[in-house]
Amino acid sequence: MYRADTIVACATPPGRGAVSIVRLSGPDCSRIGAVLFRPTRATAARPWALHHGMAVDPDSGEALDEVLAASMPAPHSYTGEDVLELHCHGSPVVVEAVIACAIRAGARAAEPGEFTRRAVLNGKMDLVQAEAVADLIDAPVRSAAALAWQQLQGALSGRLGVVREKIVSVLADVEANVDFSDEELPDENVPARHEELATARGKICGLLEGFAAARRQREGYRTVVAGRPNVGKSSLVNALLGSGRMIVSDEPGTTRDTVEEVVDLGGMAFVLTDTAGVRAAQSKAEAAAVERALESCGQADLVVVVIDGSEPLHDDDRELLAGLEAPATVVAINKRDLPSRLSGQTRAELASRAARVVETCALTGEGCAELCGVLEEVARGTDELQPAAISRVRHRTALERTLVCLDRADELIAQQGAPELAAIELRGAADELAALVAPLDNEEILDIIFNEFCIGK
Ligand SMILES: Nc1nc2c(ncn2[C@@H]2O[C@H](COP(=O)(O)OP(=O)(O)OP(=O)(O)O)[C@@H](O)[C@H]2O)c(=O)[nH]1
Ligand SMILES: [Mg+2]
Repeated sequence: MYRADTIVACATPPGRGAVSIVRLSGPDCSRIGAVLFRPTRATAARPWALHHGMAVDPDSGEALDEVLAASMPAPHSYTGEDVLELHCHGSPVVVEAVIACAIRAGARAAEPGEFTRRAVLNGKMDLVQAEAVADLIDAPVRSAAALAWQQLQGALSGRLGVVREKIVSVLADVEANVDFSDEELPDENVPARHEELATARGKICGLLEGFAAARRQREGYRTVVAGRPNVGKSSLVNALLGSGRMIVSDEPGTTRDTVEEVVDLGGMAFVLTDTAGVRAAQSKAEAAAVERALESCGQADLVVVVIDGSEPLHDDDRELLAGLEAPATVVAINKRDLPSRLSGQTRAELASRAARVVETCALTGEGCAELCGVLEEVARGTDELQPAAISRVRHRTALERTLVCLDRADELIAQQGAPELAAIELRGAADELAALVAPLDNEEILDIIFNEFCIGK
C-alpha cells in the first residue's frame, strides 16, 4: 500500500567511506530539512544545488556533522516526491545519528527498495525499469550492466508497449464489430486482424527467443570443466581463477562435489564449475559424483573438456565428447609441459568434436590466457544480444501467457463465431502485458520485486 509519509535511509553502502548520503523522500522533507540542517549562509535554498552547513540534533541543537544538503522538489526527483539528501562524512556513527534525528523529526525508516517502489507508483518508471535498477546495482560484469542499462532506459518497455498497442487496436476493431456479428455477411476484416496478431506474435516470440542469451549476459555462462580423473581439471580452474580454491592432488577422484566460481572474462561472467572426474566409479559416493558431473554438463552453456596430453586418448574421453554438442565444447589438452602422447590423427579427431582446441599447462598457467580468449570468443559467437531483451523468468512467464491468449483469440477470430469471446482473450493478452510493465494493484508482485532491493534504493 502507498503510504504518503516521509521515509529516510542511508543511500550509500553501509560501513566507513569518504561520504555517506542520507536520503529522505516524502511530503515532510522541507519541514524535517528545516530542523535537521543548519545552512552556513542564510541565503534562500536553491533546489538541485548543494548547500554547505551542519546536520543538527533538532532537540538539543548539537551539531552532528558538517554536511552538504540538496533538495529535489516533486515531481522532478527519483521518487517523484520531495527528496532531501544530506551528504555526510562516511561514518556509520554519524549516519546513524542523522537518521535517528530524522526519525525523531517525523520520518520513518525506509523498507528495502521503498524509494524505487515510490518511483514506480508515482509513474517515474515502470516495473521493468525498476527491476533493471536492481539488476544494474547487482551486475557482476559489464555485459550484465549493459543489459540492465538498456532496460532502465526503457528499451524493453518500449518494445512491449508496441506489442500491446497492436493487440489493443485489434481488440478495438473486434469490439466495434460485436453488434454486427449476427449478420450473415462474412467479416472482411478477418485477414487483416490475423495479420496484426501474427505480427504481435512474432515480436513476442522474438523476445522469448532472446531470453536465454540475456540470462547468460545477466547471470553468466554456465561453464563446466569436465574430463577423466587426474587430467588437471581442478588445477586448470585454479589457474583460470588465479587462486587455490579447488583441491588438487595426484590421487584420481579428488574432486567429489561440483564447485562453482565466477570469473570475469572480457566483461562477461563465466560461472566455472569444477566437476568430479568421469570414469567407471569405484564407490557409491564416486558414482554419485560422476552422475552429478554429467548432469552439470547437460545443463551447461559451455563445456571445457580437459584431456591429459601426456597419455593416449582414452575411451572415456571419447565417450564424454560424444555426449556433448560440439559448438559449445572447448577441448583443453592439458599437461603440455610433458611429452605428448596424442597423434596428429587424434588431434584432428578432437578438433572435429569441439568448437576449439587449446593446449594448456595448468601448473604454470601457460595457454590459460588463450583458453580465456577462446571461451570469450565461443560465448560471443553463440549469443547476439538483442537491443531490448527480457532477462527474468517473470518476463518470460508473462509473455508465454500473453501468447496463449493471443492464439486463442486468433482462432476465435478465424471461426468468425463469437467476437465477444475473442475480445475477452485479446483483453487478457493486453492485460498480461500491462501487468508485466506496471502491476500497480498487485501488492504481492510489488513485494516480491522490491524485497530484493537494498535499503536506501
Ligand atoms: N605436469 C603437469 N601436471 C599437472 C598439470 N595440471 C595438473 N597436474 C597435476 O595432475 C594431478 C591432478 O590434478 P587435479 O587438478 O587434481 O586433477 P583433476 O582432473 O581435478 O582430478 P580429479 O578431481 O581427481 O578428477 C595433480 O598432481 C596436478 O599437480 C599440468 O599441466 N602439468
Ligand atoms: Mg579435481
